[in-house]
Amino acid sequence: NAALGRDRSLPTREGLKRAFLDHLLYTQNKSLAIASRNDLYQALAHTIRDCMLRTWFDTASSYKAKHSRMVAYLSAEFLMGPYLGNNVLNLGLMDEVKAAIAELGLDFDDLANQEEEPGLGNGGLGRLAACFIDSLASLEIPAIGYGIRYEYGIFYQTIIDGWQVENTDKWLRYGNPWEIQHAEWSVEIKLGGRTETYTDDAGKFRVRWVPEKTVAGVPFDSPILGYRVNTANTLRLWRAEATEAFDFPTFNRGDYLGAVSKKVTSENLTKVLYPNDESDQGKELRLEQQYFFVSCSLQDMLRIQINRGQPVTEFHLAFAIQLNDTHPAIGVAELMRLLVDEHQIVWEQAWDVTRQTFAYTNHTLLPEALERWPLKLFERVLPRHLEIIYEINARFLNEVRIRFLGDESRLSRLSLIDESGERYVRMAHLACVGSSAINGVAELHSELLKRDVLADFYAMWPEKFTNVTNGVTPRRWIALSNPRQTSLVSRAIGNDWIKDFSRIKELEPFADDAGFAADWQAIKRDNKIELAGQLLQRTGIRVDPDSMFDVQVKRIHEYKRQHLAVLHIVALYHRLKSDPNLDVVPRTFIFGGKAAPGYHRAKLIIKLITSVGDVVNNDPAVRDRLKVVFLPNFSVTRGQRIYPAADLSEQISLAGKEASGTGNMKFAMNGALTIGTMDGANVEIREEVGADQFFLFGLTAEEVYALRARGYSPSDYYRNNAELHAVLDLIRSGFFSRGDANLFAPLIDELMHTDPYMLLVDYQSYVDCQGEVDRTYRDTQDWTRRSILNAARSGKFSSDRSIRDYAERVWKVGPAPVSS
Ligand code: 26Q
Repeated sequence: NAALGRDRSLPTREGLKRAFLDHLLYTQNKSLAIASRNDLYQALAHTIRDCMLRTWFDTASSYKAKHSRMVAYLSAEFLMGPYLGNNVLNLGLMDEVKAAIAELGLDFDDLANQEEEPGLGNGGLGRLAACFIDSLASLEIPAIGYGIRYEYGIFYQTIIDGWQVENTDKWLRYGNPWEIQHAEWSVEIKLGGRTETYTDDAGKFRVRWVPEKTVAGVPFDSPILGYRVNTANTLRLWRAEATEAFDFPTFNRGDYLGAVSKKVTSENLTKVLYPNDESDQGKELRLEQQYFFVSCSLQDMLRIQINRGQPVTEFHLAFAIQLNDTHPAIGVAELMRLLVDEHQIVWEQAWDVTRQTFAYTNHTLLPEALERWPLKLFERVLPRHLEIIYEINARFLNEVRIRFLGDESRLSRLSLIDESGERYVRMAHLACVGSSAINGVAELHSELLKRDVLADFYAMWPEKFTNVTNGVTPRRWIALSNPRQTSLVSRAIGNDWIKDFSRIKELEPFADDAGFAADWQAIKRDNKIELAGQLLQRTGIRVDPDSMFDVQVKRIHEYKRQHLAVLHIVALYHRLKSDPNLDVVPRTFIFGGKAAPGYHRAKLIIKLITSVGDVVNNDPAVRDRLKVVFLPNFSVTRGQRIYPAADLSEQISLAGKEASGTGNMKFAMNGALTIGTMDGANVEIREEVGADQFFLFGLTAEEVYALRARGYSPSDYYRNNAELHAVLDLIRSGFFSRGDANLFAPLIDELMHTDPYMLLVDYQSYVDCQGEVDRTYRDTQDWTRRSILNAARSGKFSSDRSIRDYAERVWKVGPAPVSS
């Protein structure tokens, strides 16, 4: 019935108001007079959801009818950010909705701010999945995102006495209007137990998995609407529940409560997102989570395939599965198990199907971050998968043996099992062997992967390797979060750039247009005033919107070197103390980011930032020329306010450590200039915006390797650089810690003795470069020109471009528009 639901899909302003008041009464059962802000938000969310359901339904029907090849993006994390604003934007209803809400005497932004963002990810990797899922829908590519519906997302960060304190993220507290539960598509997941062999009716030798326990996986679907198109893809997140017969033996003994407690245990599986904490590696529940969502998703895809009347041997023609890092890499073994054990496909054919289905994206060069599971633990949780991995490994190593005669050390380097000490399953190796394509996330990263971490796999299969540079969605990161810049740009070049971001380059000529530049500058100032308000409200620190906003927001990690920025701040402070009348460019240093709860060094870096801030912000000698602010609980929501207000973007990781970075792209699009190293996507950003528009410092990755090989002695730098010497001494002395000389000793001593991330090497180059930043900033017109050029030349960094790259080179899929 084509007419069905039309009135709710494309409402008029009057229709929106009526639908809103209807939901207020019939969904929340409140009147305008007594509704809480949350009631009003819920009513609006339901109103907007209704606008999307027809498109969502049509999209699913169209994919089913056309048998479209579908991308399945498997990710343990989807850091979606708030839905309401993005959905209104993609519907093309922003002006109408704002007006309708205003006519009811309410404020749209005020209601949108009520939404608790689903923080179902740690940082870059989870947010990348969210940008990709937006681009897939906007490019009208058939796709489904599969992940985990964590009941508690990434912890909520507060700062108490300068230290990070973690609180649970109860994002589902008031319900989630953006999801629909589909109990009818629940699946059963096995865990633990043992395997046994048997002979089937045809006399064939087979293996059966006898699990210790089973849990149910229940899908919760959210529509992912593309920008101004008739496509709404699905994000399907799985929740663990007790199976129907959760514990019959206990139940039958009359122990009802005992049986129910087992139910509670099953539901622990999807209770909480793990922070990316090295000390948490090897945790049993984390492995169970990974297996759980991957098995749910593969069973779901097989159900769809069988429903369409297609043979499971043609699974790879129906689905292209992308592994977002190794977190879902167990899927390689699970698809083999499903095909061989449950669908009786012969091994060789099953293996062909599997390899043609999967592709793997690597996100890290840090060896300590490569996922591996202790063999004993793996065997306890997934006994059948270990057998399958042994079989894959035996066949693979045979192939290696034939290719590289007599090269025993290569065999042990390539093996899926690490046997150098305690035995481990190497998940990156499983992903490489089971995939037809392997990619890094920026040019430099992909090169280093081939040379270093995955060199032996590159020698085996060079044709599998490719690069796909990351990107971010210009819808959320410009159109939604920076409406002032958006309307200025659209007035200048029209609004096609939102859909086709390569067209942002049409803005380039306006860099020399004095009127445009003045508007651009005024907008940046307005955005800074707005952020200043937030900073005051959340930290009590008052900052000057006319000072330079120098921003570093990202997870706190030693390799990202937030403490290098602190050394610079302390150097400036030290200079001001020696010469109070020094002519400095006023700066506001803004930091934000979470430290993994068990990563003590990272937590100490937060304490260092806040401690330096306490002294600098309150020292009358500084006369408010320097301010240091740590904004608590950095998140997608906070980012949307921060990127548009930044003048300077800090991307200062040690070269060769940051795979790509994506915050760097959000800053550039919003007109911030970057100070950065030759790391990750910084290299490509500099190439695009031009060397004059990018403040470069520090060693290159090559130089880092060479220096490490020669032997690096940080104490030389300490001894030979008077200012650095003074800065380190000042922190070490307890000056910023009320005389406590022990507090920051672990940090400073490490810098002086081992300095694994070479802060002292890059220190002078960084401080000099910051001097260059100051000189440029003093010439406001010149700065503004460079700011406009940064935005105008950021076209490459749209996730639409990344997704087109994947679609062409990895997935071999194209758009399948849904007719309206
Ligand atoms: C692993 C095992 C146990 C528990 C947690 C984890 C875990 C979880 C999340 C390990 C790593 C992550 C996240 C990694 C991440 O965000 N990497 C970033 O990915 C971005 C997108 O490609 C890049 O831009 C960043 O450079 C990279 O650091």
